[in-house]
Amino acid sequence: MTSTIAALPYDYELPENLNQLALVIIDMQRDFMEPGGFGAALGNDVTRLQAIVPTLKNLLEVCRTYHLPIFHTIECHKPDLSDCPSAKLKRGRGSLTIGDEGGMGRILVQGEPGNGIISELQPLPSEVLIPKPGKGAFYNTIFAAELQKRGITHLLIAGVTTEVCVQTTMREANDRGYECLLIEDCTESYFPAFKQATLEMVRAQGGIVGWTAPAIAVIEGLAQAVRVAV
Ligand code: C5J
Repeated sequence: MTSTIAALPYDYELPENLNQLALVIIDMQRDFMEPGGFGAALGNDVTRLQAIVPTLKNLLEVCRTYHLPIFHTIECHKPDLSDCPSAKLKRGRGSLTIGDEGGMGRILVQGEPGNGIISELQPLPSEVLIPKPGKGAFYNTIFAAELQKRGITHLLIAGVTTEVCVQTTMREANDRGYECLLIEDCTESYFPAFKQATLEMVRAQGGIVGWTAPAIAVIEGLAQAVRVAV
């Protein structure tokens, strides 16, 4: 029997083998979540993003209980910025730009304090960390190989920011054949209207990019799938 998650635009079918389903948490790093990082340097109210942390932490713990594969991405660059596309360096310029010294070390540079994942969502050693130089998790990373190695076909996607790195990753994954569900209350944007537009556009036209559902529906669907499996 197939288990489903109550989602939009219609129910999301879970794979029979839950090992084929991964949770992907995008860029829950201090650079975007706390004052002194890249998000704040661009003039954004970073406190808006804090609202999703308890819900995402709970979902992460549920996924750990079911031993789902878990991936965490961080947007970052080498200290010499040699992996930073020139257009990215030129644009996205606020009071500080990529590589500048900010309140949490150098902006978006791997290994700096601001580049670390927030304390509530620290990855376990068994989980996969994907450093990524672009907005999407597939560009110039080990993500595709790590998914293929594990036979993953379905992705539950969470993190920040909804219309930038989250949406780019979901579109990249959709083009590669993954069945993607964006978790509505586990993603956030500095711009409420952009989040809403993203949710609507990914599930429009019969789920042209994928599905959306709240965390509670994901948790209920997973519980049903686990009951069916025993
Ligand atoms: C941005 C991201 N917004 N993680 N990065 O520049 O969405």
